[in-house]
Amino acid sequence: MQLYYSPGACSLASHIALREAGLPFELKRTDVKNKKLEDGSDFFAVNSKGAVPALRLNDGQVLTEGPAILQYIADQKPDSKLAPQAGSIERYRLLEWLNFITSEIHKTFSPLFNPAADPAVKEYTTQNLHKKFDWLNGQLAGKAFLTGDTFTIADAYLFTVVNWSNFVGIDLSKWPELKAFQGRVAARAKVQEALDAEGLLKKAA
Ligand SMILES: N[C@@H](CCC(=O)N[C@@H](CS)C(=O)NCC(=O)O)C(=O)O
Repeated sequence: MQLYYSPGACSLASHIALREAGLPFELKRTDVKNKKLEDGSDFFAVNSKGAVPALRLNDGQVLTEGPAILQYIADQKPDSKLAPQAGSIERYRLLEWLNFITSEIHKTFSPLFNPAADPAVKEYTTQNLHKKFDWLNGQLAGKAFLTGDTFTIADAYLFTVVNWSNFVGIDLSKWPELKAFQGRVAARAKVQEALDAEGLLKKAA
């Protein structure tokens, strides 16, 4: 498999999942701004949406959309417990988390990375994220990971997007449970490997 990624982007979650699952894969660094791969070829030829992550499967197909990729990876290695069995109520709880992270956290960050965004939009966005983090902080109280004691793909995804707080001036000290969660995930050996491979170790939470 080949993972098309950009350092520190949402593709980091898929990268972490691949390492946690112990699957063989190759990293393909992608310039998402200019839509080019390192050899100068056109990234739109890989993903016509122009976004990472994209995962080229062993049969040559390309799978896109982080939550779909994450589940594909987890389902290749059920023993890794990165996702509960499909069809179980626990799996739907995981989907609940993946959907929350993708729609309420991931995309909410976008204006903070846009230099052209109006300061009022950035302020609204920051306050909105604060509210989501207030709720997340309560959800994480007394739990090691989002669904309990077991690390799942939802944790890889939440860690990845909350880590962006470090780059947009949001101080996580206000949310001690969330901050401790970030530290717990960052300390995992496979997460360290992924951060290192993306050149992010010094910038990580
Ligand atoms: N809906 C997609 C969104 C992916 C996404 O937003 N990727 C960002 C990086 S975090 C990206 O590649 N942005 C460049 C672009 O869309 O032009 C998913 O969940 O995978």
